[in-house]
Amino acid sequence: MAKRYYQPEIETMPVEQLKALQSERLVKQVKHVWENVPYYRKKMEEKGVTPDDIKGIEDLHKLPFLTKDDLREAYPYGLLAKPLKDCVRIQSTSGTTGRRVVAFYTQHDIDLWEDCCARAITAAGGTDEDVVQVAYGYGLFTGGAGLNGGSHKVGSLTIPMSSGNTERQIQFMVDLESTILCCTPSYAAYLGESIEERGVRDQIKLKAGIFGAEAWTEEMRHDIENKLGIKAYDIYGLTETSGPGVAFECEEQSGMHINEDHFIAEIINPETGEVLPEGEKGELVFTSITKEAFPLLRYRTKDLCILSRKKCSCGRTHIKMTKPLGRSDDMLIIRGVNVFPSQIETVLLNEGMTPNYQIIVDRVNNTDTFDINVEMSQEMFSDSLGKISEKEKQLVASLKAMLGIQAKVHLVEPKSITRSEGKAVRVIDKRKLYG
Ligand code: DLL
Repeated sequence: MAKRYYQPEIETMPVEQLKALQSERLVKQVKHVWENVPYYRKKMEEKGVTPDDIKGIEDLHKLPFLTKDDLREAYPYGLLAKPLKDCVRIQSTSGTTGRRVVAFYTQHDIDLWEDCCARAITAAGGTDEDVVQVAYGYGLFTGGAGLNGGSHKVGSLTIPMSSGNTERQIQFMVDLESTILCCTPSYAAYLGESIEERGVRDQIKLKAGIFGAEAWTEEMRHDIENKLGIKAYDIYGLTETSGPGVAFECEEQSGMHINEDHFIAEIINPETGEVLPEGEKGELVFTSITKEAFPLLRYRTKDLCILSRKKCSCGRTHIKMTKPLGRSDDMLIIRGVNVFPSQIETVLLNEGMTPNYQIIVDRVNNTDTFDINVEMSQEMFSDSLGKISEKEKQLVASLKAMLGIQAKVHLVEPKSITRSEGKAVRVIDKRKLYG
């Protein structure tokens, strides 16, 4: 009989009991942070809060928020709550200092993280009889490592493919009869198309996919499901909170259960910081109540969504979040990589370009396109064509070094980018991500 990694004692725990568990863990976690993270302790002191004020989840709102700016200020070790000798790994987002998030893990943190990912694989129907092809990037990105570890816990045969090399992905998928695919939804759609083109659809044994790390619509879900003949499940997470597995979809495929024994979720008004009631749209805030090395309290994700504790037919009692419905900052996710327009601006200015540029993102054949139009100065415009194309190449390389992905750079004539009277329109995102 196939073995499942289902943990009903936790995943279907009565809500009152779950809240009591959260309260107990929160109180302990606040003490841990207070004693070990001077940066956050100072923030608490500035707000006039001490650990004695936090008696349970009802007091959570008294704690100060943490933001990406705090991460930047405290980079790299300022939010670490364990001595380095107890930490065994980091994971990170792309980007250079300042925008890069570096998260730390003890072995215990990794165990719990993998546990969350194992729950996600199980909710998608995974057992020890499955062959799980992990096509998220490995290395610093959390996707590969998280799902890899989760798949081991489930006892599935794990194929650590990493992303890219489509030919080889399909070959392994056919030869090893992969049953579960884990990757970004755009890559899943691309794989679906490539499989169709090669006429090998009838040799594919996939039954499910676990897709996340970027926004995707219901239309995209149906497209992937049809192309690959699978059920496509959403998975959510961010580097700051370990990585994937903070929340995942069950067979109902309507919202993602948040692993509430590890994370307390709140929805706030992004303008005022006021906590909003369940059912209202706002910014998602997480408090990690079990992490040892990098325990962020009230971390503002900038993802906009809605929480709901409506009874789920799968029996899980953990609260559900909708797919992110947008962001409250200007971060773009292009081919799974987090990109801030300010990073692009920094590169352009460092390279002696004008600050007149426009970023154009689209999705063609389920792959993100990423173009940047940059105005030349009059002087550069008078240069030879050879020099201009040389400059374009140089910009592409510098941007790749900063962002980790390739953009197409087009040097355009002086004054050809429309000037705005208010805020400059830096980004034209033609993808319909949140529809
Ligand atoms: O993307 C972790 C992850 C890996 C999640 C694999 C799922 C699967 P970061 O690179 O730090 O971490 O990016 C985090 O990605 O704040 C969201 O804006 C976005 N995001 C993550 N999952 C989803 C999703 C990983 N399912 C940022 N739907 C988050 C929409 C998502 N957006």
